[in-house]
Amino acid sequence: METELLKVYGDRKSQPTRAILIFCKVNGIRFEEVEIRLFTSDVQTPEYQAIHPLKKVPAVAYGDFTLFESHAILTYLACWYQVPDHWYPADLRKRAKVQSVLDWHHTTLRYGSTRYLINTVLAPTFGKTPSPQAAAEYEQTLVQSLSTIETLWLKGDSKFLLGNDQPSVADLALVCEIMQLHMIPDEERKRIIGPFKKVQQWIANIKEATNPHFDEIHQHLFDAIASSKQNTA
Ligand SMILES: N[C@@H](CCC(=O)N[C@@H](CS)C(=O)NCC(=O)O)C(=O)O
Repeated sequence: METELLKVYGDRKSQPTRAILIFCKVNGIRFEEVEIRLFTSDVQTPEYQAIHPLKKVPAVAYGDFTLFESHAILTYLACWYQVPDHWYPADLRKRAKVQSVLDWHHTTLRYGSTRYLINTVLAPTFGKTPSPQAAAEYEQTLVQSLSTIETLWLKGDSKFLLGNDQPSVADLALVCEIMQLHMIPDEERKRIIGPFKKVQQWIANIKEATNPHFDEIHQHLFDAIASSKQNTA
Protein backbone atom coordinates (compact mmCIF):
# COMPACT_ATOMS: atom_id res chain seq x y z
CA MET A 1 0.00 0.00 0.00
CA GLU A 2 1.22 3.50 -0.78
CA THR A 3 2.55 5.59 2.07
CA GLU A 4 1.11 8.82 0.62
CA LEU A 5 -1.51 10.57 2.73
CA LEU A 6 -4.95 10.74 1.13
CA LYS A 7 -6.07 14.31 0.48
CA VAL A 8 -9.78 15.11 0.51
CA TYR A 9 -10.65 18.38 -1.22
CA GLY A 10 -14.01 19.88 -0.45
CA ASP A 11 -16.32 22.20 1.42
CA ARG A 12 -18.35 20.89 4.35
CA LYS A 13 -21.33 22.84 3.01
CA SER A 14 -21.33 20.38 0.10
CA GLN A 15 -23.35 17.23 0.66
CA PRO A 16 -21.05 14.82 -1.26
CA THR A 17 -18.01 16.30 0.50
CA ARG A 18 -19.61 15.52 3.85
CA ALA A 19 -20.39 11.94 2.84
CA ILE A 20 -16.71 11.33 2.04
CA LEU A 21 -15.43 13.01 5.20
CA ILE A 22 -17.81 11.04 7.42
CA PHE A 23 -16.89 7.82 5.62
CA CYS A 24 -13.15 8.42 6.16
CA LYS A 25 -13.59 9.35 9.82
CA VAL A 26 -15.91 6.46 10.67
CA ASN A 27 -13.48 4.03 9.08
CA GLY A 28 -10.36 5.48 10.68
CA ILE A 29 -8.86 6.40 7.30
CA ARG A 30 -5.98 8.86 7.69
CA PHE A 31 -6.40 11.86 5.46
CA GLU A 32 -5.71 15.54 5.09
CA GLU A 33 -8.77 17.72 4.52
CA VAL A 34 -8.08 20.54 2.08
CA GLU A 35 -10.78 23.17 2.15
CA ILE A 36 -11.93 24.28 -1.29
CA ARG A 37 -14.60 26.88 -0.68
CA LEU A 38 -17.56 26.62 -3.02
CA PHE A 39 -18.06 29.46 -5.47
CA THR A 40 -14.73 31.09 -4.67
CA SER A 41 -11.42 31.40 -6.47
CA ASP A 42 -10.35 28.19 -4.68
CA VAL A 43 -11.72 26.15 -7.58
CA GLN A 44 -10.05 28.36 -10.19
CA THR A 45 -6.41 27.69 -9.35
CA PRO A 46 -4.39 25.64 -11.83
CA GLU A 47 -3.43 23.30 -8.95
CA TYR A 48 -7.06 22.51 -8.19
CA GLN A 49 -8.08 22.27 -11.81
CA ALA A 50 -5.39 19.63 -12.27
CA ILE A 51 -7.31 17.62 -9.66
CA HIS A 52 -10.87 18.53 -10.65
CA PRO A 53 -10.98 19.98 -14.18
CA LEU A 54 -14.72 20.64 -13.80
CA LYS A 55 -14.01 22.97 -10.85
CA LYS A 56 -16.39 21.30 -8.41
CA VAL A 57 -16.07 19.57 -5.05
CA PRO A 58 -15.36 16.99 -3.76
CA ALA A 59 -12.21 15.38 -5.12
CA VAL A 60 -9.43 13.25 -3.68
CA ALA A 61 -5.76 12.79 -4.45
CA TYR A 62 -3.46 10.01 -3.46
CA GLY A 63 0.02 10.74 -4.70
CA ASP A 64 -0.42 11.34 -8.41
CA PHE A 65 -3.77 9.53 -8.50
CA THR A 66 -6.71 11.95 -8.54
CA LEU A 67 -10.43 11.26 -8.61
CA PHE A 68 -13.66 13.23 -8.64
CA GLU A 69 -17.37 12.23 -8.47
CA SER A 70 -18.34 11.34 -4.92
CA HIS A 71 -19.85 7.94 -5.63
CA ALA A 72 -16.72 6.82 -7.45
CA ILE A 73 -14.64 8.17 -4.56
CA LEU A 74 -16.68 6.39 -1.89
CA THR A 75 -16.54 3.04 -3.68
CA TYR A 76 -12.84 3.43 -4.47
CA LEU A 77 -12.02 4.22 -0.83
CA ALA A 78 -14.17 1.34 0.43
CA CYS A 79 -12.21 -1.10 -1.76
CA TRP A 80 -8.76 0.43 -1.31
CA TYR A 81 -8.91 0.60 2.48
CA GLN A 82 -10.76 -2.69 2.87
CA VAL A 83 -13.29 -1.22 5.26
CA PRO A 84 -15.98 -3.43 6.85
CA ASP A 85 -17.88 -5.27 4.15
CA HIS A 86 -21.27 -3.68 4.79
CA TRP A 87 -20.09 -0.35 3.33
CA TYR A 88 -19.63 -1.84 -0.15
CA PRO A 89 -20.13 -5.61 -0.10
CA ALA A 90 -17.69 -7.93 -1.85
CA ASP A 91 -20.61 -10.10 -2.93
CA LEU A 92 -21.20 -8.86 -6.47
CA ARG A 93 -24.97 -9.02 -6.31
CA LYS A 94 -25.11 -7.10 -3.03
CA ARG A 95 -22.57 -4.62 -4.41
CA ALA A 96 -24.64 -4.12 -7.56
CA LYS A 97 -27.68 -3.30 -5.43
CA VAL A 98 -25.70 -0.59 -3.60
CA GLN A 99 -24.53 0.71 -6.97
CA SER A 100 -28.10 0.80 -8.18
CA VAL A 101 -29.14 3.09 -5.30
CA LEU A 102 -26.12 5.32 -5.97
CA ASP A 103 -26.99 5.63 -9.67
CA TRP A 104 -30.62 6.31 -8.80
CA HIS A 105 -29.58 9.07 -6.36
CA HIS A 106 -28.05 11.43 -8.92
CA THR A 107 -31.01 11.62 -11.26
CA THR A 108 -33.77 11.70 -8.65
CA LEU A 109 -33.13 12.73 -5.04
CA ARG A 110 -30.11 14.94 -5.81
CA TYR A 111 -31.72 16.32 -8.95
CA GLY A 112 -34.91 17.33 -7.12
CA SER A 113 -33.28 18.49 -3.91
CA THR A 114 -30.51 20.67 -5.41
CA ARG A 115 -32.83 22.30 -7.92
CA TYR A 116 -35.45 22.90 -5.23
CA LEU A 117 -32.79 24.68 -3.13
CA ILE A 118 -31.48 26.65 -6.12
CA ASN A 119 -34.98 27.92 -6.85
CA THR A 120 -35.66 28.88 -3.22
CA VAL A 121 -33.01 29.75 -0.60
CA LEU A 122 -29.97 29.45 -2.87
CA ALA A 123 -31.36 31.58 -5.71
CA PRO A 124 -29.39 34.72 -4.72
CA THR A 125 -26.13 32.71 -4.66
CA PHE A 126 -26.75 31.87 -8.30
CA GLY A 127 -27.76 35.42 -9.22
CA LYS A 128 -31.39 34.29 -9.66
CA THR A 129 -34.64 35.36 -8.12
CA PRO A 130 -36.51 32.53 -6.37
CA SER A 131 -38.99 30.87 -8.71
CA PRO A 132 -42.05 29.44 -6.91
CA GLN A 133 -43.11 27.67 -10.11
CA ALA A 134 -39.77 25.92 -10.61
CA ALA A 135 -39.55 25.21 -6.86
CA ALA A 136 -42.95 23.50 -6.96
CA GLU A 137 -41.86 21.37 -9.91
CA TYR A 138 -38.62 20.25 -8.26
CA GLU A 139 -40.37 19.74 -4.94
CA GLN A 140 -42.43 17.09 -6.71
CA THR A 141 -39.28 15.27 -7.83
CA LEU A 142 -37.90 15.56 -4.32
CA VAL A 143 -41.07 14.26 -2.68
CA GLN A 144 -41.31 11.38 -5.17
CA SER A 145 -37.71 10.49 -4.36
CA LEU A 146 -38.41 10.51 -0.62
CA SER A 147 -41.40 8.30 -1.30
CA THR A 148 -39.21 5.85 -3.23
CA ILE A 149 -36.76 5.71 -0.33
CA GLU A 150 -39.62 5.16 2.12
CA THR A 151 -41.44 2.47 0.16
CA LEU A 152 -38.78 0.78 -1.95
CA TRP A 153 -35.30 1.16 -0.51
CA LEU A 154 -36.32 0.97 3.18
CA LYS A 155 -37.94 -2.40 2.94
CA GLY A 156 -39.96 -3.68 5.90
CA ASP A 157 -38.50 -2.58 9.22
CA SER A 158 -34.90 -2.49 8.04
CA LYS A 159 -32.63 0.07 9.71
CA PHE A 160 -30.81 0.89 6.47
CA LEU A 161 -31.37 0.91 2.72
CA LEU A 162 -31.85 -2.33 0.80
CA GLY A 163 -33.12 -4.16 3.88
CA ASN A 164 -29.69 -4.03 5.55
CA ASP A 165 -28.96 -3.86 9.27
CA GLN A 166 -25.76 -1.86 8.70
CA PRO A 167 -25.16 1.16 6.44
CA SER A 168 -23.54 1.16 3.01
CA VAL A 169 -21.97 4.04 1.11
CA ALA A 170 -25.39 4.60 -0.48
CA ASP A 171 -26.95 5.35 2.92
CA LEU A 172 -24.29 7.97 3.52
CA ALA A 173 -24.60 9.60 0.09
CA LEU A 174 -28.38 9.88 0.28
CA VAL A 175 -28.64 11.01 3.86
CA CYS A 176 -26.11 13.84 3.34
CA GLU A 177 -28.26 15.03 0.44
CA ILE A 178 -31.36 15.11 2.63
CA MET A 179 -29.51 16.93 5.42
CA GLN A 180 -28.99 19.80 2.97
CA LEU A 181 -32.70 20.54 3.36
CA HIS A 182 -31.82 22.12 6.71
CA MET A 183 -31.11 25.18 4.54
CA ILE A 184 -34.83 25.81 4.12
CA PRO A 185 -37.07 27.11 6.94
CA ASP A 186 -38.00 24.43 9.50
CA GLU A 187 -41.69 24.53 8.67
CA GLU A 188 -40.95 23.94 4.95
CA ARG A 189 -38.64 21.05 5.74
CA LYS A 190 -41.19 19.49 8.06
CA ARG A 191 -43.87 19.85 5.38
CA ILE A 192 -41.66 17.99 2.89
CA ILE A 193 -40.11 15.31 5.11
CA GLY A 194 -42.82 15.09 7.79
CA PRO A 195 -44.95 12.45 6.00
CA PHE A 196 -41.97 10.10 5.61
CA LYS A 197 -41.66 8.47 9.01
CA LYS A 198 -39.33 5.67 7.89
CA VAL A 199 -37.02 8.19 6.24
CA GLN A 200 -36.84 10.14 9.50
CA GLN A 201 -36.05 7.01 11.50
CA TRP A 202 -33.43 6.01 8.92
CA ILE A 203 -31.70 9.41 9.24
CA ALA A 204 -31.59 8.88 13.02
CA ASN A 205 -30.17 5.36 12.47
CA ILE A 206 -27.34 6.68 10.30
CA LYS A 207 -26.54 9.42 12.78
CA GLU A 208 -26.34 6.82 15.53
CA ALA A 209 -24.17 4.51 13.42
CA THR A 210 -21.70 7.23 12.43
CA ASN A 211 -21.60 9.66 15.35
CA PRO A 212 -19.75 11.64 16.65
CA HIS A 213 -18.48 12.18 13.10
CA PHE A 214 -21.90 12.79 11.53
CA ASP A 215 -22.68 15.67 13.86
CA GLU A 216 -19.16 17.09 13.76
CA ILE A 217 -19.07 17.21 9.96
CA HIS A 218 -22.59 18.64 9.70
CA GLN A 219 -21.90 21.37 12.26
CA HIS A 220 -20.20 23.49 9.61
CA LEU A 221 -23.38 23.43 7.50
CA PHE A 222 -25.51 24.36 10.51
CA ASP A 223 -23.15 27.22 11.42
CA ALA A 224 -23.28 28.54 7.83
CA ILE A 225 -27.09 28.38 7.87
CA ALA A 226 -27.25 30.20 11.22
CA SER A 227 -24.92 32.95 10.04
CA SER A 228 -26.82 33.46 6.78
CA LYS A 229 -30.07 33.77 8.80
CA GLN A 230 -28.41 36.44 10.98
CA ASN A 231 -27.22 38.33 7.91
CA THR A 232 -30.69 38.39 6.34
CA ALA A 233 -32.53 39.21 9.62
N1 LIG B 1 -21.85 14.49 -9.11
C1 LIG B 1 -20.88 15.24 -8.35
C2 LIG B 1 -21.51 16.53 -7.93
C3 LIG B 1 -20.46 17.58 -7.63
C4 LIG B 1 -21.12 18.91 -7.40
O1 LIG B 1 -22.07 19.31 -8.07
N2 LIG B 1 -20.63 19.61 -6.37
C5 LIG B 1 -21.17 20.89 -6.05
C6 LIG B 1 -21.18 21.09 -4.55
S1 LIG B 1 -22.22 19.95 -3.73
C7 LIG B 1 -20.28 21.95 -6.66
O2 LIG B 1 -19.07 21.85 -6.65
N3 LIG B 1 -20.90 23.01 -7.20
C8 LIG B 1 -20.20 24.11 -7.75
C9 LIG B 1 -20.49 24.29 -9.19
O3 LIG B 1 -21.29 23.51 -9.75
O4 LIG B 1 -19.94 25.22 -9.77
C10 LIG B 1 -20.41 14.42 -7.12
O5 LIG B 1 -21.19 13.60 -6.64
O6 LIG B 1 -19.27 14.61 -6.69
